[in-house]
Amino acid sequence: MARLIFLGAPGAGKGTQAKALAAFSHIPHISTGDILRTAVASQTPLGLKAQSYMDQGNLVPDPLVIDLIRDRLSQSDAHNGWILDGFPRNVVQAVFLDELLVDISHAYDYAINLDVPDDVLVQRLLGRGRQDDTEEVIRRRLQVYHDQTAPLINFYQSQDKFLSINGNIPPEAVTEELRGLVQKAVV
Ligand code: B4P
Repeated sequence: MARLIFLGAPGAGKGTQAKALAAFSHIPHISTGDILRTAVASQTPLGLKAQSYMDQGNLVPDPLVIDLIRDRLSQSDAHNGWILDGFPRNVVQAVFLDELLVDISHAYDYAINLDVPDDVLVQRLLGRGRQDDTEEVIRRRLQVYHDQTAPLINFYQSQDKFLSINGNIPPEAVTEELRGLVQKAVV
């Protein structure tokens, strides 16, 4: 069973690829962005706290997202594998995840970075048109990515299970490459 962490800038294709791999490998796709958007839409206490951060393109505070992930990974469908999409997004979250995985005696198999140039990311996100896909918010999300999330590349490189993949090719070609990796991890 695979345990994969997807890294990459907003619009790099984390959600697209995580969804495709989850369908193929029958392991849960855990997207913090999707969980937070559902919470916002349902106006839950978490959603009410998260909304203004998301609308501005900022990260939701770590304690909220960390609680969310702790709960989600403790659910029974996550015991034999998962694909994490959008978590961790900074070093505090990555250290938390490392500690959690030690506690539950599960190591991750790969941290996978999807590499896409900024100008391509902006065009993709403008084309998608989600509520937080306005040009101003996209620029802010990219800045947050470079300041807080990109340092995770060094963090995971130092752990020896890091892969960087060209995400600037058609989605099906990225999926094909990733399927090979997952098959290796599953064996
Ligand atoms: P996310 O939901 O994680 O959003 P994202 O990074 O913008 O999307 P992703 O990279 O998954 O792009 P996608 O595949 O959809 O986060 C949203 C917000 O939630 C954050 O700003 C933050 O506020 C909050 N949040 C989430 N996690 C958090 C955390 N851990 N801590 C704190 N806050 C958190 O692809 C985008 C577009 O590109 C699509 O239209 C797709 O069709 C297209 N595309 C994908 N791959 C392509 C390819 N290879 N070629 C051409 N187009 C492609």
